[in-house]
Amino acid sequence: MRIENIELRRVTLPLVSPFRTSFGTATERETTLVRVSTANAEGWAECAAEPDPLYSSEFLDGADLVIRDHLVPRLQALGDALTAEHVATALAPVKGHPMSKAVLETAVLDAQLKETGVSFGRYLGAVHDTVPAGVSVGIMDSLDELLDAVAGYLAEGYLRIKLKIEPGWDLLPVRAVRERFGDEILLQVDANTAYSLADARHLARLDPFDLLLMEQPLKEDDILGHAALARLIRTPICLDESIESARDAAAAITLGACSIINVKPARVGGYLEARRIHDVAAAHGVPVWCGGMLETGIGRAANVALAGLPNFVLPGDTSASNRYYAQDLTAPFVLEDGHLRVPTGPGIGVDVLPDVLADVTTARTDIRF
Ligand code: OSB
Ligand code: MG
Repeated sequence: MRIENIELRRVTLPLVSPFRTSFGTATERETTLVRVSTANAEGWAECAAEPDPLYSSEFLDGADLVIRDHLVPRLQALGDALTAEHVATALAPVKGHPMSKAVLETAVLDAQLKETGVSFGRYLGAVHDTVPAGVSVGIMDSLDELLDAVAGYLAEGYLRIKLKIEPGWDLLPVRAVRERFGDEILLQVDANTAYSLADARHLARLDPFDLLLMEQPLKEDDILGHAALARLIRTPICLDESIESARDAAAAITLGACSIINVKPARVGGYLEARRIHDVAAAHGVPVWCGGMLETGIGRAANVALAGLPNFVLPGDTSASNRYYAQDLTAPFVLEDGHLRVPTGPGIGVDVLPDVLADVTTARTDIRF
């Protein structure tokens, strides 16, 4: 495939409500969109890095620099030999920076699939037309505010609730949600690394609430700590931040550090590695689900396609557009009976709305090939 131009475009979209996690509060989503132009197609993707390096070490200004000065030149060096399947190998000499690599691989893959008329779902091996949607509910100022938010999401049809937790906001919100909405709802928690192994006895107090899983309680590099914690609590442990590759997934599973994996393509360098994690987990009988990074319709379309693979057996953080944005960058993803539809058009299968794009753009750089 011959790339003619790569555009990097910074956009900022207001969130419909603030989103608070154990590592910070977001009131807007800022991202860099990558547009890959060939003679016949345009591929789009969005960078998952956030403005500050708080979820992982990557951050948006750093990602822009790495993409421009270290990654794109390696794609340029490939010339016409470039395909999406070659991108990861070409970028491998650059250590780390999976989100920066993922956005490039995804935009190249989108352009390639549009040139050949194949959808992401078909390319990746999706076996479902629709995928069940969960919702990630941030830390709130009060239990009343939390219960109102959860009530609203359940009324909309979300099939699973994930509560963000941190020390001081864990037992009470979980108990309040169980008391108000009952034992039937699918409920899980996400700590984003906010605890240590010394908290094991405290975290075991969540056991009676029959949570589906506890996501990333300990530091990202603490695989043995998670394995130890798994022996001290009954709630299944799911890893997010710790898993950056299929090799990480195999090690974590083998060491007993997790029995479920949150797959975020951005965190692992792209959709091809995400699919390998799906496959490794399936081979071990470990279920996976699709995580999110507050994506616009561009990233959401590809995530929903991935979530259609057979071992994505738990509802994902693949919520409808209106959970995040009053106006999305694409036609909105809407909840239909608790599910989102997997796009079937070529590539990511959604179009970027030009007027909205112009409205939210704050900067633009073109790299000619
Ligand atoms: O840990 O899963 C996470 C959002 C930003 C960064 C990290 C996480 C999240 C979410 C929201 O939980 C997922 C979503 O709805 O996109
Ligand atoms: Mg998480």
